[in-house]
Amino acid sequence: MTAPVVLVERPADGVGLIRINRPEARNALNLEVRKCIVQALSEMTDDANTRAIVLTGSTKSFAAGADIKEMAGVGTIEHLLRGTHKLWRAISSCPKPVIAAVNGFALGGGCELAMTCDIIIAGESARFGQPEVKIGIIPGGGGTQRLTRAVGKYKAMRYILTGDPFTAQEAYAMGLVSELAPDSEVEKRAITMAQQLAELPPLALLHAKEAVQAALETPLSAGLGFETKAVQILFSSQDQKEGMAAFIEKRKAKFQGK
Ligand code: CO8
Repeated sequence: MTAPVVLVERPADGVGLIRINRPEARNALNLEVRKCIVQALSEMTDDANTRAIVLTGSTKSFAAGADIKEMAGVGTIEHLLRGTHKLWRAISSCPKPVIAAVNGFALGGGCELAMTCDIIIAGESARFGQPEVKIGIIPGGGGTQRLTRAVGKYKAMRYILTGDPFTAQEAYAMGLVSELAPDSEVEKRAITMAQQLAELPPLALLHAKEAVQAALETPLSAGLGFETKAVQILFSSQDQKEGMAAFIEKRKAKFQGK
């Protein structure tokens, strides 16, 4: 029996972990892996007991990109029919906080997958890159857009046009990585941060995530308008009453997600 290409784990209360598991292909993202990630995210989205998600690979490779062997002979129409763009969208539209725990290679679609997450924690020897031009294509999972928004035009051009990889330290300095950790600590750190998120009010996190995403997609005045509405809505939540009461009464708040 072959091992599942994606493993789902529950490392802590309120935390779901999705692990890409194709070691023989450096965790290359074939269609099956992508569908399994979408499925796992969808189940975790529907599960009220999952409040934060960690997406990771192995110590050697987060993901070495789309599966080149699977797509080498494919034509335009088959690409269209496969609908991989819809899978990317499903991954990036997960409403719960998703932390990428990156060790080893995060190349091509692997770098793009990390960029669909909300927070990226990278091991000190992780290697990022968008090497697609070297195989005759360009990033197709959002890399030209998300990398540019994350690091600005000139760094994005430097790496997308040359296909050169970059280190975790360079990624951190550019603003692509949220936090660096020793390689052996990456997963643990991501789980600890996910636990921290799992104890916070889920509706506040949902609105915070949407508001930050709006910052990337709207003019400032529209984004500020979105933020104002979102904070006003939160004043109708039980968690807002509980959070503020707990502060005043000097006790720990217990958030219900209501
Ligand atoms: N796809 C398929 N197989 C892969 C991939 C991949 N992306 N990466 C590695 N593998 C396989 C290798 O073929 C090899 O298999 P085998 O043992 O059968 O020969 C095995 O994994 C181990 O690989 P290496 O021997 O090369 O391992 P190394 O540790 O020496 O090197 C690297 C690891 C640096 C990750 C190297 O394998 C590599 O450069 N991989 C390719 C990286 C790459 O170019 N990624 C971008 C792919 S394109 C993409 O992601 C964007 C697609 C957008 C599609 C849009 C559709 C609409």
